[in-house]
Amino acid sequence: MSVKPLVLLPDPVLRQVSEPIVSVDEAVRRLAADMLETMYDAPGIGLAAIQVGVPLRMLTIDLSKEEDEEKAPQVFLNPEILHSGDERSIYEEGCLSIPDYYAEVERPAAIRVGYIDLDGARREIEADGLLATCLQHEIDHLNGVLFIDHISKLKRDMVIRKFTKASKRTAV
Ligand code: K1U
Ligand code: ZN
Repeated sequence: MSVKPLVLLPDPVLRQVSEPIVSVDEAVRRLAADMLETMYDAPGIGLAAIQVGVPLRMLTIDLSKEEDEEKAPQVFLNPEILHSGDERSIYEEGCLSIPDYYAEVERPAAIRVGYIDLDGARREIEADGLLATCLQHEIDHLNGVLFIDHISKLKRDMVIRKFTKASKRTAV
């Protein structure tokens, strides 16, 4: 297991649409372990494979709160939103690929998600609260969508400009 470097805005890799996972093999299980380690190291509550540069439809989530609380890792392969409720909720989101920037995003408050687990079994879950927000944020990553795409163009352009300048400074 290893901590992988995170892909940061404005890297165009973040805009790629990730490919479905066709078989749950050792390489997929190794990637899941690396993603969990990277997510815990960051620290974050979620991570999509594309954020470590791998264009596969895999995401990890752990919403356990305290450091001393037992870890509750969840791995979702080929997740799909099967149903979104009508009620909406607003959450202040962050993104490990856009460090230290937070903004309120409105999304469906409750969703049903179908996915494959690490044993290759097809599963479905009903999610609300932070799990629903986090799943939607991560599934967006699999489609090349970032949470800043849900805010005003003015704010989005400002963030992109700031991170583009920072990337040019570190490239020298
Ligand atoms: O996908 C990502 O970039 C991870 C992101 C997930 C997320 C956060 C908030 C709303 C929706 C999705 C993060 O984990 S940002 C870091 C973060 O939220 C956090 C970090 C440490 C403790 C608690 C939260
Ligand atoms: Zn993110």
